[in-house]
Amino acid sequence: DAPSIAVVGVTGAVGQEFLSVLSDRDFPYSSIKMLASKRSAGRRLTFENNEYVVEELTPESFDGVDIALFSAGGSISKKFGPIAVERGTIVVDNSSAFRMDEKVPLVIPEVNPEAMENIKIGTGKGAIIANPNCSTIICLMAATPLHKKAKVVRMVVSTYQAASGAGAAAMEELELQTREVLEGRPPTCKIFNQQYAFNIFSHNASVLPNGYNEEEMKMVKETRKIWNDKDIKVTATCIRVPVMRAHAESVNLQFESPLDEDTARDILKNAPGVVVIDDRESNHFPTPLEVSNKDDVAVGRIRQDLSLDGNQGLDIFVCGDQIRKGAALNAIQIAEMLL
Ligand code: 11C
Repeated sequence: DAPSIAVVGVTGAVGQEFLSVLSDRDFPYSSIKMLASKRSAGRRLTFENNEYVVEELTPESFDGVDIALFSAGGSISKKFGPIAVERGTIVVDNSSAFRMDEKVPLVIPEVNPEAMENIKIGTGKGAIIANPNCSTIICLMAATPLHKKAKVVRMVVSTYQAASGAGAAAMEELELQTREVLEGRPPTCKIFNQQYAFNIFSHNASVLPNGYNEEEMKMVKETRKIWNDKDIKVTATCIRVPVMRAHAESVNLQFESPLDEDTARDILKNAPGVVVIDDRESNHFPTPLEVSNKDDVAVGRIRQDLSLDGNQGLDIFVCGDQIRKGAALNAIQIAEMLL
């Protein structure tokens, strides 16, 4: 039988994308509940030609729900995730609340599907499966096929992250500020505490005592967990750029075994969910605009790292739609694996 599903945080940017991905992929369901905070309850929305009323999220919301897709922020996940599990629901959680919990699998379906093999639908037993951070997903979609071939020992990442990573309100702020600046008016800064349009700045996540921000530490810790390798050396610098909805990342990889760029390009061409855009002649490489609203992560600038001898390193440039593969699509692929 098709599962009953619930979307928690349905009015947000990722919540809305959950609906379009469910529809695009013909995800089977017997019923679907649209859940959000009290503020959004009562709103009407149309999905696959049916009209739904957004319901306020309560513990009872999960009665009879097989799969719940959560994207309503960490505190909602912390509060309602365990409640849903108690009621037998399998939660696919897009927040950071449970990612580093040892009992919770952290899954990119193309990378580590085995991590969730013990979780089964229809047993009446609830569970939480965590969706990694978008920057981690986009990076590992490209780095993992190369890691499987030559074993990455060190990875250095610099990100160029879009507005969507900070939610729908940040996307609106970017649009509004762009108009304001072009019209010579002072930019309205509500989501970010500094001008975003025509500017770049260090990621808005809190800066920790070690000087890294939380976004950077997510890349470090989540990579170790997903690759099941506590020794993998990862360092990251995460930056917000005035782009609407797709993240870009420069990734430097150092390998245990040599890997030449032609082999790497072939591996990436055959990797599921990855497309190679690597045209040196026309200087055409991945861009956030080209991957926006697309499922695949694009990789280009594939070249040998000149600073390392013996083909021991590669530089690549990766772009992926933050709301899609970075969030909603990955979560729904996880849900598909449960079916
Ligand atoms: C961004 N990655 O682009 C983010 C925010 O842990 O899911 C999402 C935070 C998370 O800003």
